[in-house]
Amino acid sequence: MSEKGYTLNPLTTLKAGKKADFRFTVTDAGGEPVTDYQVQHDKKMHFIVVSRDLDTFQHVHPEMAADGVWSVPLTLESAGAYRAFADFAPTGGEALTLGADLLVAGDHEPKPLPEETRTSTVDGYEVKLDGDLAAGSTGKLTLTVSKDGKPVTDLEPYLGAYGHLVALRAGDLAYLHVHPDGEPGDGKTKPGPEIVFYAEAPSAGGYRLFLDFQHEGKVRTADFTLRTGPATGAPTPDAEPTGHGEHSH
Ligand SMILES: [Cu+2]
Repeated sequence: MSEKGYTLNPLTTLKAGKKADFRFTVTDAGGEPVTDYQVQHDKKMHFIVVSRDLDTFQHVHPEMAADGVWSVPLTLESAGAYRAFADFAPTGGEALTLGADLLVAGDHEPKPLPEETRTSTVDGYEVKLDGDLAAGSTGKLTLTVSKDGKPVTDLEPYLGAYGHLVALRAGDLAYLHVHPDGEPGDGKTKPGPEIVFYAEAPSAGGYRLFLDFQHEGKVRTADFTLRTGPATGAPTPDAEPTGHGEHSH
């Protein structure tokens, strides 16, 4: 909720299933709302809301009023606990992600973490995840998008990239920073079907991954579950791929 003197302050309590303007501020060490932000991926504020059981995910872009109050229309469909993440960089400072719990009153049945899932289907698109998250080292993740069995080769740039990946650790919702490999217009990054990311897992465990991608004018989200093995602290003896990334069709 607080880091480097900056604090995320939710100002709105939401009711289950009711759309409302969710408002919040980021305050500085002096308690004043921050009003100057750097643009990252086309936006000054990236706001992510997940249910505590990592079943639901929303990535939205609030608008800021002159007094530093951010607001965004938000609906949390069911009662329960949620975590909000504000991903931003204050002008003159480094990028930060602050998190806060949002509680929605009512009965709630938490879902268990899904089994490892490497294929996600959304709106007729199939997205396949190859590669692994590794504890303590950077792993390459390749997401391949297809529609009706055909590779999608005309993904559209969304916020300066062909895909945005958010990874969260089950158990405490640690937020992983994931960096795309290349960007639209750099002369080498193709608009699909593959989107490549590099990510490091802070520990062994279960992770949920959410990929936002845009095609035919609409942004969709594909979701995955990965489990990482324990950190070995040493390279594995055989340098050959162990088959983690291979899948039969
Ligand atoms: Cu964003």
